[in-house]
Amino acid sequence: MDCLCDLVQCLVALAVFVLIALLVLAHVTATVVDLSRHASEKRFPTGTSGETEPLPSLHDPASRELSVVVPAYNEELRMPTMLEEAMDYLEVRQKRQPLFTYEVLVVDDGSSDKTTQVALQYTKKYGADKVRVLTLLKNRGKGGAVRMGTLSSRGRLILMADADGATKFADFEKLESVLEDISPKPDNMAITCGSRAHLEEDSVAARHAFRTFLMYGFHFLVWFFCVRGIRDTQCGFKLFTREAALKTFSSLHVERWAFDVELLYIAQCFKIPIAEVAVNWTEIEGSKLVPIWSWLQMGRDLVFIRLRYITGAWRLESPRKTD
Ligand SMILES: Nc1nc2c(ncn2[C@@H]2O[C@H](COP(=O)(O)OP(=O)(O)O)[C@@H](O)[C@H]2O)c(=O)[nH]1
Ligand SMILES: [Mg+2]
Repeated sequence: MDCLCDLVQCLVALAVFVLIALLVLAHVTATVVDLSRHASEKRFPTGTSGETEPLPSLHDPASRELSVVVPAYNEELRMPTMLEEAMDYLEVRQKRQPLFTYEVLVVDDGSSDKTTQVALQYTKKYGADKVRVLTLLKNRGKGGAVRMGTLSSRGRLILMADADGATKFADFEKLESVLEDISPKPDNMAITCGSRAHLEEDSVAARHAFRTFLMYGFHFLVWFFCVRGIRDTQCGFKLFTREAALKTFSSLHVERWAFDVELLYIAQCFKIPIAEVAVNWTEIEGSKLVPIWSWLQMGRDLVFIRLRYITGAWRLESPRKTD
């Protein structure tokens, strides 16, 4: 019996030690948000001739109905299919509803291939009012790229959509109609997340047991540390009202894969309504998520998000204008 008590005491002491060590580590390694931009990152090309114009700010009033922010890192091959599908939908919708104005903002996240040049072909075809390309000089990670695009967008609604076109673009309408239902007036704060949760059973059947184990492990960490009540935090198809985007992206710290989780954590702290909407989703080859390494990075980021808010290393910020 004594022996058992000693063992329990040892385990408790070890757990407390690990928790304190993690808190200290999370606190001292906390990064600060860097919203500064190189001069060239404040402008977008108006065509292929080299002329540029300054990008607008999320702090300005909306002047388009929808902004589509496309983070793109070395996407010269996958992006054309996505952009064709998106532009077809958006153009048809605008013909049907002339008041539906839109822009697509491709954020080249420091690619080493021809992502920018490929995107600029669409600027040439549709004009710089409809397709803009923001080229980041250094790779920031998907979260950093989405944030830069969002901070420079004009839409009343802001959709983030992956460059691989994994989600059927027309499903935007489903997200849009739910968003209108859940956003209370006059705050207009709401987020709808595309969700692949309905596909989980099939994917479990098709996948290796180890990947399924990692998936459930990830879900548990998300639930335990950060976000409750949302089954798929990671789908790259999310719709924000302009107000909700300003409120959440102003506090965002994580620039890599776990940024969606921090965004939703922030939204839940601010009590912003969030809904999940099932979307049509196809696995597209060429994922940039490096197995094991990205998963480990994501797991660490997830745990650290909550710990950093607990220690006060990170705080919920009020929207502030940056250059
Ligand atoms: N891997 C990676 N993707 C990025 C980065 N920045 C932006 N992205 C974009 O994030 C989106 C999702 O990437 P993908 O490789 O399809 O990830 P997955 O769908 O989660 O497997 C794509 O549009 C990428 O181009 C980055 O630094 N690394
Ligand atoms: Mg993908």
